[in-house]
Amino acid sequence: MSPIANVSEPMTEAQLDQLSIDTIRTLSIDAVQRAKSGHPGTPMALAPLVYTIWNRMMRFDPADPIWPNRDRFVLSNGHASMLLWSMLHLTGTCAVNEEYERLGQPSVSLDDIRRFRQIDSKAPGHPEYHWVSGVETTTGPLGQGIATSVGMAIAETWLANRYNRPGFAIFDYDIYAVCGDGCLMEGVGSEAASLAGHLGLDNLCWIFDNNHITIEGSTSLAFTEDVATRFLGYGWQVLRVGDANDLERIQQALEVFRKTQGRPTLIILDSHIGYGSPHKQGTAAAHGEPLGDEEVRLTKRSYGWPEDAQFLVPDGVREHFAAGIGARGVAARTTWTALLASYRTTYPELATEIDAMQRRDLPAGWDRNLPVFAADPKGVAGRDASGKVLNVLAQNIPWFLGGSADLGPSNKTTLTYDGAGHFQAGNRGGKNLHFGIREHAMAAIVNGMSLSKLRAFGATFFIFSDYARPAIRLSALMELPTILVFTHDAMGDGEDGPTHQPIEQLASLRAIPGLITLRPGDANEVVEAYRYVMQLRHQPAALVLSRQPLPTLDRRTYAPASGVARGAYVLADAPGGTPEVILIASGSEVSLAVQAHEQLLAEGIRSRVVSMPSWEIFDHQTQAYRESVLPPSVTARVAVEQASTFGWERYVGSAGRVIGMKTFGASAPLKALQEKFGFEHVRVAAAARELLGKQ
Ligand SMILES: Cc1ncc(C[n+]2csc(CCOP(=O)(O)OP(=O)(O)O)c2C)c(N)n1
Ligand SMILES: [Mg+2]
Repeated sequence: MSPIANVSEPMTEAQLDQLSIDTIRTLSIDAVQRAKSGHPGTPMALAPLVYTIWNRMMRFDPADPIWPNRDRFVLSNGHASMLLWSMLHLTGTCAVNEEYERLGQPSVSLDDIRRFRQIDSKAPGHPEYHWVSGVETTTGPLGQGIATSVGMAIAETWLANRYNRPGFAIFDYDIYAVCGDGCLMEGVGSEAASLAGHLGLDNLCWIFDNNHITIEGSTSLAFTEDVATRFLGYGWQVLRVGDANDLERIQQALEVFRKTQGRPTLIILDSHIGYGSPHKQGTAAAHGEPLGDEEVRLTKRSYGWPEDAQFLVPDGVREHFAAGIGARGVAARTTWTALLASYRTTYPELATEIDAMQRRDLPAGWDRNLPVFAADPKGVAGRDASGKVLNVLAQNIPWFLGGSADLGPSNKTTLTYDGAGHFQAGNRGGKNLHFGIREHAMAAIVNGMSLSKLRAFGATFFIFSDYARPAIRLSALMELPTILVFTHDAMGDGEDGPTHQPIEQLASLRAIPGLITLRPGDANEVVEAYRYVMQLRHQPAALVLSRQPLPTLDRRTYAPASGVARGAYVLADAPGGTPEVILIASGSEVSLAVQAHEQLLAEGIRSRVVSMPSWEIFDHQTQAYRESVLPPSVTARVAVEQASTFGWERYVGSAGRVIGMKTFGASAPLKALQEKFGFEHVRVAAAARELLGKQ
């Protein structure tokens, strides 16, 4: 029972705890009711948990929500977003802008909460990084938050290993992630948990809201596994708290987590969804719809809350948070800031690295020694060129690291220089990550590392980008500069057949807003692609690289590969720069287009070759530049790409031709496939002639 009615005497600590918890609950109830949509039940149940984590445990300074050594809080069951909006509001968490400046104004105002789920409100339907300060990662697609939290935990151990020195614990933060049945049912959660157990990430605590309810009803319908045993099998510590309202037990479990070394912790918390609602508690009805006016009143009555008060924050609540997380957070941050200042005098280079990383700057000389590839008709595979570049970048940029989902030797992503090392429980400084065959978790973990300001990459075969796509989509939504290295970009692994031959993957990734896809045409374009990608601060990039050697073009004859930075460029032109036909290609088809072009020139046909490694980059160039590359007057255009033809109409227009894939591939040697599907320079030249009526 909330002590709100009894205002005559000073409240006890326990009463203030309860008052604060019921404030979180009622704000959540009221916001959902006013929005006529949302999820009240889980905030009602988990208010005591989240209250305990924030007000008693977390080292988080509401005045500076991007202080690097803060504890991280991830709400993986993102539908319970009102928990987060309530906490950010009640703790007075401040907003930060894109330039990382602290603005001093609230991150989430009471008015935002009144406008929950409405346009421009800082209290949207689900937690959105980049939109609301204090949100550590975007959640809503179940499982993503917990998987991302593993990347945050990996990052913390890596940072601690590199930067901490005796007497200087610059990085020693913890990661708390709250999740529900859905997160633990999703495969990505399992993949990530398995890796976290293997890596012994003892800075990571997941709290499982064991309420036995999902949307369709009881978990007895579809989720009856023994979660505790599963996590014990992963190598986690498993704790149980049998009552979600028992703050002391919750705190005890969190303290056990803090003391535990060598393994992550799962706290299984038994709760009742919709706690306090006389008719909806413990039912799926409390999950995803407003309680209804009458039930709201009854619920408030059960809390001892004024039945008709709305969006009420009683006196004493904000002060209680200020005395808890506020005071603890500012003290921790101030101590840390002083520690960093003295660290800076002893270890100036390391301190400079930490600063640069926070702003997503690159260190001076980050691109020195990048390879330059000499003209060579036999050429170099995209993946091999990439491997060379990665090894240079990783040596130039201390906090650049990554790995593959068990395809390092094929992706050529292994960092092989002396001292690169392999990230493991016993080697937190390793720069080669081994994600295992867990593409989805890999991409989520790369997000978590990027959220921790490391520059991280993940790699696999391009076809398996599908397995990682939900997390790649979130990289783009969060505006994170993650890097995905996808090799075996098309039919280059011929004999493996259609299961391994990407068709629609390029179109699918190109459709993700904000994601930069790059399919370089030769080794020097690979170098330039990385040069472009490394300078991105707020956009993820997917590099799509060939398995097989591609001729290294002679850049004395053809335009320099630096044109990659404009997305598409005129590689070879008609005499006088007045083409009658334009051949557009990416990746392995660039050399086909060049061959066709030479043939057409010999026949007196004025063709131009446009290398187009990236639609997205090209689309962001000025209209003048775009029209200089693709003059509107030249409507005879042939695009050639070993992938779905989907979308190429926009560049070839209604009068153009696309040589691409309309079916799946086949199992055969590459040459046979090229012949079968029309990827031959004679076919490209023939299409050009046909368009010009010159057969
Ligand atoms: C990947 C994904 N699939 C489906 C959904 C839709 N969805 C949102 S909440 C939910 C049920 C979640 O159950 P649980 O995690 O137990 O949450 P609780 O209702 O207990 O809060 C579902 C299916 C989603 N958000 N993400
Ligand atoms: Mg549930």
